[in-house]
Amino acid sequence: MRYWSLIFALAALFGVGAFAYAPFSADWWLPNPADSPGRAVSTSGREIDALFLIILWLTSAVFVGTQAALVWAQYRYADRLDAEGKPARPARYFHGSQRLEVVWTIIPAAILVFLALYQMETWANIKFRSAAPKTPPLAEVTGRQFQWVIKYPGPDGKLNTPDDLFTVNDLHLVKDKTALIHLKAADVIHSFFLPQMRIKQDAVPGMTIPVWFDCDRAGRYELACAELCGWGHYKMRGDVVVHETEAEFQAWQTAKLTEQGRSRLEPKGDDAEGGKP
Ligand SMILES: [Cu+2]
Repeated sequence: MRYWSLIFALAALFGVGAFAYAPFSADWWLPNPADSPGRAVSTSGREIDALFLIILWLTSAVFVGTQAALVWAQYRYADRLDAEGKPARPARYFHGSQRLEVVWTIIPAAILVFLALYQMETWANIKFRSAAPKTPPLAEVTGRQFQWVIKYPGPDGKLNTPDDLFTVNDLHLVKDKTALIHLKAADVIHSFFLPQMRIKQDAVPGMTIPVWFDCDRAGRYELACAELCGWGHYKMRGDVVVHETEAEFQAWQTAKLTEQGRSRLEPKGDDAEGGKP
């Protein structure tokens, strides 16, 4: 009995400790790159983190409040004995308090309504199709068992033309430039997950879903599948490479095209294929 209560106490202490530590060390529970401590690398990421913190503070207040009320009630209504060893007061029964019920229903409802309204703009900016950037897509990303197939428009800037560039699990973009992805699924539902940019979007067979995000720090990040999609789900990990400049990105693309032997499809004039003058 005593050991069990000790274990329960430790679990409670751990919970309280984690709760007290979390807001002051966000990198402990949010995936930020090592060279960007305490700060997400994308605009939407920072907005989402701010929402996370508001919810954390709100739940903190409720957590502390209810625990304090619990301790107070235990102390106040403890089973005390009088001098003769009999209960100091008889137990009292009552059928609840309607006023109390109303109060503790209205307060959480008001908090939920506040959160729902407060997060709406962030959600709209990240998810509403009307907010999608009116730019050509960076790439079409197709989830399939078990990889991310990525199709870039290539030098002509248009998808589904002969100069498209294909990669697998390798997404490249440019710093500070909003990247628009056309997300598809070839077989089952996958989920396009960029933890450092706080982007997560299901890829659904039969649909083309726009996903957009930016990144203000060049580097290599993670792309993962966040929907259990079969035995090889764990293999759906990719790299997201954020280039410092557009020129750097173009250089990578040209090198890839050459590597894949597609450069001959670039228009070179009359003598490109036939060798005639
Ligand atoms: Cu998957």
